[in-house]
Amino acid sequence: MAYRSRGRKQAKKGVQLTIMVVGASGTGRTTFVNTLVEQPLLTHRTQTLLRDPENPRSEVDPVLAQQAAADAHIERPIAIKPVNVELEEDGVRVALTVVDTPGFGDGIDSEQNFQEISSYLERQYDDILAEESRIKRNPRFRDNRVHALLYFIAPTGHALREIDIELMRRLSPRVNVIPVIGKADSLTPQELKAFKKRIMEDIEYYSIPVYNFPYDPEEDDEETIADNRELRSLLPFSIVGAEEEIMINGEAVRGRRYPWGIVEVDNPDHSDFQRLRAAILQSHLTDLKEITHDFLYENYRTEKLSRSVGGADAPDSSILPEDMATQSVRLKEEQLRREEEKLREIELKVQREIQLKRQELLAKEDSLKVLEARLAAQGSNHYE
Ligand SMILES: Nc1nc2c(ncn2[C@@H]2O[C@H](COP(=O)(O)OP(=O)(O)O)[C@@H](O)[C@H]2O)c(=O)[nH]1
Ligand SMILES: [Mg+2]
Repeated sequence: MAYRSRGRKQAKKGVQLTIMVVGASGTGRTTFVNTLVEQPLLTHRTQTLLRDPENPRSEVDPVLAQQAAADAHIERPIAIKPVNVELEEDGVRVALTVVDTPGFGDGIDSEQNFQEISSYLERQYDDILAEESRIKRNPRFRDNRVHALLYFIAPTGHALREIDIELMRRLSPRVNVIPVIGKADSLTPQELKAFKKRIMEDIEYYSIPVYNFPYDPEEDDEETIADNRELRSLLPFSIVGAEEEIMINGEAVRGRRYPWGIVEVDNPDHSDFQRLRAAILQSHLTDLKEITHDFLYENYRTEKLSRSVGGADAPDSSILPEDMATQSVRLKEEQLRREEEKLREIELKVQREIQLKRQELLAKEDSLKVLEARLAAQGSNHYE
């Protein structure tokens, strides 16, 4: 695969990747992360509330449980905090950072959530921007930019909610948004298929530029094109997470047990978990990072700079969902066009001023002529 061309160099040094998980409470974000990294990296909210925080595997503490019940109505403070974990993927060391975000409720205070998340994303860009403009680089500087945001859609089976559309729409210009359906086993395969279709129609209708495994039919090789096309066809990925293993015929598999059978996490017929995992952590890791740096960050930087130079007329931050690779070219063209426009405006203004001055001169000339004529008339009167 084209994306693995840098494999050898990566193997020696290792690579870093940051992902963020966003979605409504209870859509399975925490479970997904722990399934992804194959260890209990994040604790569930109920775990931290009901158990000794130092020992998440301890028994539920009745005093803490009572306290949690009494506090349930209190709005919990929003805390976005990154957690690091080391993985090895295909012989490559991956230093993965996971940024969990507080789940939002029923859209009561979603604006605060948007703000919180988008300012987190922008803050990471600002840090790089500041670092890039230093004369002497800080050797301990950490690049915390988020390379992919997994947006968890609740398995309602209906359509996207307004809050889903709004959030993906607003965050897409800042980060690679990958839509996923959490707890996909809540729907039947037929329901899931119809739900996926409806979601993609909405995403298209609202022109939300989600990460769609971009490829160039002219430039990319056939295998890359086929891979990307297949991954794109899976959007939004259906996710099943499970932190426990189940024995099937003496073999331990990760899955969820139901009266009618077992849903296996790693079975591609049951969920898209494995394919999403391989895409993020292996095949598309480099692509996600490149788009973040070359396009999303570059876009932010240009906006920020033109905002500080040009004042009010900052460029629109919404992006059309076309091929990402052509976007930075478009951006430069747009910038050139704007500069040309400014020059043209100055030219017109100067021309207008010249015109005005000329008219003033002509008017003065006219009045001089009148004066002359009058003087001449007076003179002739005088000497007549
Ligand atoms: N059916 C099903 N339930 C899940 C899945 N993932 C998590 N859950 C359950 O859904 C509840 C909320 O999960 P959690 O990961 O804490 O959600 P979060 O609030 O988004 O972090 C828990 O009871 C999980 O056991 C899944 O893939 N399928
Ligand atoms: Mg959680």
